[in-house]
Amino acid sequence: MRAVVAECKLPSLPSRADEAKSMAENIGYDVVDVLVQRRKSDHHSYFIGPGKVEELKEIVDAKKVETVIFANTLPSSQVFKVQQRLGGDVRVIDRNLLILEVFDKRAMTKEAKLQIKLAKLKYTLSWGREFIKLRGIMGEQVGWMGPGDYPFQEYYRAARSRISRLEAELRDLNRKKEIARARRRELGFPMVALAGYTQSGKTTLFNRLASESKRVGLGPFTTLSTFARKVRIGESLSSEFILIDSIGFIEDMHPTIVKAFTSTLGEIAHSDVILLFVDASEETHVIVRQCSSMDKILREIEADARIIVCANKIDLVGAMKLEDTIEAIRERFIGTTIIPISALTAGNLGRLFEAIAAEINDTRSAARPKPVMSRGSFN
Ligand SMILES: Nc1nc2c(ncn2[C@@H]2O[C@H](COP(=O)(O)OP(=O)(O)OP(=O)(O)O)[C@@H](O)[C@H]2O)c(=O)[nH]1
Ligand SMILES: [Mg+2]
Repeated sequence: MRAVVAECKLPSLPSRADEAKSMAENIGYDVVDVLVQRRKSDHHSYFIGPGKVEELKEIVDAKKVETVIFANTLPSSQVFKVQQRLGGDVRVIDRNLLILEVFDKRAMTKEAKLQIKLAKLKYTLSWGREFIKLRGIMGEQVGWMGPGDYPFQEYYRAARSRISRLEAELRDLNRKKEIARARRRELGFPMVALAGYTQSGKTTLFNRLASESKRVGLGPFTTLSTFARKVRIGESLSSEFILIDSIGFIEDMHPTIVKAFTSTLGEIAHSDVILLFVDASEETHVIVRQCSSMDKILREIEADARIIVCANKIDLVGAMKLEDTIEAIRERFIGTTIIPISALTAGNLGRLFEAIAAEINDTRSAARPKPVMSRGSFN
């Protein structure tokens, strides 16, 4: 499917055009152009300026583009106006709907599929009346009679009842997971969860420790469902634990999407230890942003686990860059153990195992209650 990525680059936000392009290409879009406009604030009608919309229309017409992907989060009214301006059958989606399309492509389990449906419905519900006039954007009909000819209330009621049904189904699945989680706790195994930005190498470590062959490296959100395996990293009792792999983070994840994944993220929040992955080969200013974003998400899900930050992919970086990386992480995660590793080449895993065993011993020791995480300030 031919697509154009458009972005209104605002001074307060980093550009997301490259990220959107790579996500789109990853799920099969042929991105024929990228259009970025720098503005002090977004245009009230089209988000980008009217002149830029004309430019966009020319590209869309000339290159027979079917989908316009905004790298920003757009209010429904602006999506609607851009769509009207472009005319024809051109679909207009924003960054959050693109993320949900990626999720859709990757979802393997029933739970992930339900979570995505729920997120889509909730996100598009808030887009209101204009939004549902756009054809094909939801990927599925929600029970209204067709564009132009529906009572909005009817759509709204159908969508709300669908949301309630999905929530009930998810609660049911979550109860079953709770039972499994409680059983694992009864057996006395500590829980160690992998968390961190998408594509930072979590599943690569999971596969290595659990002798598994889960999918890695397919692009953003390769893993969407939670997997838990019992692993042993040494001889002592404290070297046995349940390792949990789960969904990765992305900057500025929309609250509705985070909320839909509450139960999946709960696996991270309720673990004893979190191995927080950072891709050490990313540019340092990106690492700074990612650390801030991960810190925010961990707070949102009220994670109270101990944290070990894994600066992964050290096989790709020199000593000086690694120092910069560690410094950037330390600024955000003050007082937290940071271990440089390579999940791919098994570099420095011995030190990581020691740190995990130490944290597990600590949490298990009745004499030393679990301290509150000591981290940098929240913004
Ligand atoms: N060079 C290098 N590449 C790595 C390392 N660890 C992981 N990778 C690569 O990074 C890519 C992403 O790895 P994944 O394990 O899928 O990352 P993830 O964090 O599970 O990603 P999501 O499931 O999207 O959250 C893959 O191509 C891996 O081969 C490492 O230590 N060094
Ligand atoms: Mg993964």
